[in-house]
Amino acid sequence: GPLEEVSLPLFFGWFLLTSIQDKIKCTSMDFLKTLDTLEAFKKHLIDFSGKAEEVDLEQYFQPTGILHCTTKFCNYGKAEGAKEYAEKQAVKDFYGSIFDLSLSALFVTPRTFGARVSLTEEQLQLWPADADAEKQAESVPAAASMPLGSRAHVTLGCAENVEPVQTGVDLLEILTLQQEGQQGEQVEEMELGTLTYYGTGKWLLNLREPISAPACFSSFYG
Ligand code: ACK
Repeated sequence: GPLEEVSLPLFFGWFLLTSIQDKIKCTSMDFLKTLDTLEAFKKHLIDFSGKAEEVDLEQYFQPTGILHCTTKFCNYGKAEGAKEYAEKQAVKDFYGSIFDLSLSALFVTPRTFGARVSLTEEQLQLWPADADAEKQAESVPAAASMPLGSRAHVTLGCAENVEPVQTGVDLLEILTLQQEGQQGEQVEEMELGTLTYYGTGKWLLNLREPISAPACFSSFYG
C-alpha cells in the first residue's frame, strides 16, 4: 500500500555530529582560502571560471546542508536495491549507532568540494555490496574495478547548478586516475598535508592527520 511505498528513506548514511560539523566547516573554509591564494591554483584558474579571472572559492561552493556520508541512496524505494539494503542485518543492527569516520583527504573540482572517507572493515558492512554502488550515480569508466567503498565521501559544497551526487563521481574520477598510476603534480606541502593536482581542475589534499568524525548511522527522509 501507499504506506509501504514511503517507508524507505531518501538515503541511508552517517550523519556527522554537530560539534564536528563546525570543526570541519572551519577547516575546509581555511583550506579553500589558502588554495585560492596559491600560485599553482591561479595558474589553472581557467578550469573554474572559463576565464583566467579570480574566483572566490568560498563563494563558489554552496553549502549543501547537514554533513553526512551517504551509504545507500534509496530514493524512497525507487532506487535499485533499496529494499534489499534496508533489510540487511548490519543496517538493522547498526541503525542509530555512533561510528568514528576517518576523513583522509579533501578534494576540489570545478563542480564539487568534498572530503574522502576511508571506511573500516566494520563500516564497510554498511556499504551496499549489491548493485555496484560505486557507479550507482553515473558511469565513471573503470570505477567498477575500484575497491568497495571508494566512493565514500562527505559533500562540503557544490558549484551553482551542480547536484551533490556529483561529489562521489568526482572522487571516483580522481581515485581512478591514481589507480591508473597517474602521480599527479605535487604542488605544495601545506600545513594540513600534501596538495596534488590531477589536471582539469582536480585538486586533492591528502591530510597528514586524518580528521576523526563521530557520526550516527541513520537515514534521511527529507
Ligand atoms: O552528497 P551526497 O552523497 O550525494 O548526498 C546526497 C544524498 O544522496 C541526497 O541527495 C546522494 N545521492 C543522490 N543521488 C544519488 C545517486 N543516484 N547515487 C548515489 N548517491 C546519490 C547525494
